[in-house]
Amino acid sequence: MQPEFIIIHQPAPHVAHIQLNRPEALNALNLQLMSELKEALRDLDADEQVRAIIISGNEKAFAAGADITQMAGKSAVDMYNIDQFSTWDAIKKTKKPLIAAVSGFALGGGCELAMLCDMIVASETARFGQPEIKLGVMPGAGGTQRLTRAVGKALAMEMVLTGRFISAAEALQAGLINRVTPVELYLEEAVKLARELSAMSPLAVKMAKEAVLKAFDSSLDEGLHFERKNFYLLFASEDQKEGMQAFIEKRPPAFKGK
Ligand code: DAK
Repeated sequence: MQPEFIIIHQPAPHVAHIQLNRPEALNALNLQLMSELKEALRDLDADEQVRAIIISGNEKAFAAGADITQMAGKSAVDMYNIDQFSTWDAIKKTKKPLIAAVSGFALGGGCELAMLCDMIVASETARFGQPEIKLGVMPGAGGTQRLTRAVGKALAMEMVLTGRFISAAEALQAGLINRVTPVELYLEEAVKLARELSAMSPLAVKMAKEAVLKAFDSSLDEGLHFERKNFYLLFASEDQKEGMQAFIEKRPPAFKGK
């Protein structure tokens, strides 16, 4: 079935781009949109032609959070039964690199979705925030954890407890995002970054991503052990032979993901 709230583009070979498309509600993440996003990511992750995935909204909003109208009347038991976390957990399992291309509002669940991606490219107009406190709740999809790890306690506390939005410039300075561009260039920049990643060995990229993410939920020793296992494993790949041989022969490598 055709998705209603997302559009899938292919801006370059090996690069897929999922655009969140509920502009009338600033791309508020309702259950259907999240489910379509989950399914698209599952399919693109399995597609051998795809090596990097961009998620964007539009110029005005990446996403202004979970859909408040859909959540407002829910009880704790409703929330438990809906089990939206299984959708977010599935998205988190995407093995290929995810780049968030953010312009305008990235708030609440929108900010959390951007942070769940591996890198964030933002336009100068981007605003990041966790305003859930103003609704009488708190972040529920990783905001207290990923934001704190990215920007540190002082700024995370301020954002989560006051709901203050930060600009792209402040987000860059705080280490939340990778790059800032003028608004007309943010998508182009995200595609450039995605193309750069897709020129590498897809296998090495996936294993390296997995190892970097391991740093967030393991001790240094466990993380190093994990890194070592993936490092050894890559020596079983054709891409390792190709990458090193190409260096020796002074030519560009042709990686196959095998
Ligand atoms: N939900 C539903 N509709 C929204 C929305 C949202 N989050 N944000 C904006 N809209 C709608 C507005 O209601 C309005 O609709 P109409 O009135 O035109 O029908 C339309 O988008 C345009 O918005 P505004 O008229 O308000 O536009 P402004 O430029 O004046 O203001 C704004 C933009 C972004 C400052 C404002 O719209 C705003 O404050 N929006 C709410 C931001 C917010 O509080 N976000 C956090 C939501 S709570 C979970 C996972 C995640 C979450 C929870 C659970 N699980 C896994 C269980 C996440 C929770 C959240 O994100």
